[in-house]
Amino acid sequence: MEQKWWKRSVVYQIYPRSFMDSNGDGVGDLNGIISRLTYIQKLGADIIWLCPVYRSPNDDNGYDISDYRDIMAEFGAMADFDRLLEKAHSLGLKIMMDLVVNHSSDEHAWFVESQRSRANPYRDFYIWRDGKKDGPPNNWGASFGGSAWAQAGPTGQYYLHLFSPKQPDLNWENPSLRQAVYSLMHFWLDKGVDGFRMDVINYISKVPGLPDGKVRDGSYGDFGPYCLNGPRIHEFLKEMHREVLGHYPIVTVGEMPGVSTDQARLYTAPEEKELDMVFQFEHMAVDNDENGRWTTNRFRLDDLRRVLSHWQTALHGTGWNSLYWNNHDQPRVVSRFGDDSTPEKRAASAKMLGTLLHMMEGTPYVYQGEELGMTNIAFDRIEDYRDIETLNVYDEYTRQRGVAPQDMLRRLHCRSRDNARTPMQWDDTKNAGFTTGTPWIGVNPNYRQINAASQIDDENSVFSYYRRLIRLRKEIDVITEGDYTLLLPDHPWLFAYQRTIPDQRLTVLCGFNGEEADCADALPFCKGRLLLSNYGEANGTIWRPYEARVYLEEGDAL
Ligand code: ISL
Ligand code: CA
Repeated sequence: MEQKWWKRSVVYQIYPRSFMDSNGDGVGDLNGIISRLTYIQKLGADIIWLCPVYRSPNDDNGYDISDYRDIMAEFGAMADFDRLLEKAHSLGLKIMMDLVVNHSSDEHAWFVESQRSRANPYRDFYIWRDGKKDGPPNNWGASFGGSAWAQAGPTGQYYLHLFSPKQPDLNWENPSLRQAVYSLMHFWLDKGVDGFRMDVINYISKVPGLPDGKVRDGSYGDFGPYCLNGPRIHEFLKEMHREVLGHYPIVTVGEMPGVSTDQARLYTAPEEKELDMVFQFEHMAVDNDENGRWTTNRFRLDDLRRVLSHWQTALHGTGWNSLYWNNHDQPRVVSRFGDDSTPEKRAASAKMLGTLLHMMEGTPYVYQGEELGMTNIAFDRIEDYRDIETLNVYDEYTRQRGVAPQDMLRRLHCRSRDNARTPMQWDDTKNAGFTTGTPWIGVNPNYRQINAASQIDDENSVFSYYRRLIRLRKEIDVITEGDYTLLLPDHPWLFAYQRTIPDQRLTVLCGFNGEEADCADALPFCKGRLLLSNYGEANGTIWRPYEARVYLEEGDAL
């Protein structure tokens, strides 16, 4: 079987607002991205995932789109986009667009029309229902707080919004809406973009009747069972493939909260003709506790190892997964699963985490700044945060749940989405070289120590190590499709596994231990050529803080 190109690719994710500002207004933009394309090329990634750049009122930083065929004014114009695409292609970089079609902005012309009257031709582009007595049609709570229903227009009816009230859900039951979406997808693909990352795409089919959800805490019900992986999801994706995706040599990624490995196989098995890979979240929940995400709780290695290993074995040979530690919704991995307490531990643990992920099966993603070991931000005032989810949850927890403001700020320091959204740290000049103006969100003060300029030519830097990780995927076959065996499954701090094809065996040994220790357990596995390590030469069974080693055995002897 011919191997798909995106199985050997590495994705670099750009959050345009925070990547590079070219005109001093404090907001990253397309010309800024163009000026940094050679940096991504140097790193060796080959696909850029561009977070939304379409016209948007920015209630949720572009995940609320008011015109799918235009560019956000702050980011530039369509001519800038065309130049970005052309320049990227000339450097051998592909561009994957973010497709946000579970919902639009309430300022989209479709919604402006839709809310006018029940008879409006766009009425059924959205999900309108009569309220019950004096309240909304059902008890669902929205992801960003409050009810999932709001009223608009003169009819008295409610519309569904699983995210903010400015993000009304599109009605995929309506064939005209589906055709309108396919049409805008053609628009971008005909321009020559190389694929789509599809935002919460497993939310688009809702259970008819929209039944009340189970109430966990507080007053709202859980929409999950009625909206995630709903009854017509596979039908819709197959139709999308037939009408659009199958006609282009592209890559498609389904962002899918709450997807099981069985479902992921159905979404990504090539013979199903739906999507190329899933982007799932199970490993992003290992540090949750009984209160969910808003906690300072640390993860347990056992949980991380179990979840990652399960996805490795369950999809092998049948489906395809995205490998990531970070995105624009997640805290920084070095602060979360690594150790940012000293410069040495930060660099070592960033490299160790990179090793663990990049040697697995799947398509790896690097989120801007991860390749530098960028860390979480600790703003000490809620006013410094910008993210709608963060601001809403702070409000809810401090006002309704009785959590003290200082306590809540500590939780945000661990988990807020803004941890990923502080400006990219390019150099040690003012504002980390991101902008000559006032940045839209504060720069992490550690930019003087952590920045690209100081790392690019330093062969011991996190950046240089990520370059090596990315290059290995291009060079060593077993990394792409070797099968996966977990080693030492109960080890207290070593996460070890092997990947195997008939004539290559790769052994990956990653220490989640901040102290030096003797690790005799690893001895039987330290065999073959030491391909990569974050400490240079190995020192027998002595494991230095956050040491990672990758060994390769080759040939008929296996
Ligand atoms: O942010 C989260 C915490 O992990 C998720 O619950 C997130 O809301 C979910 O993964 C969906 O995310 C996507 O759709 C949202 C948008 O706010 C996110 O930025 C986007 O990645 C609504 O479009
Ligand atoms: Ca700008």
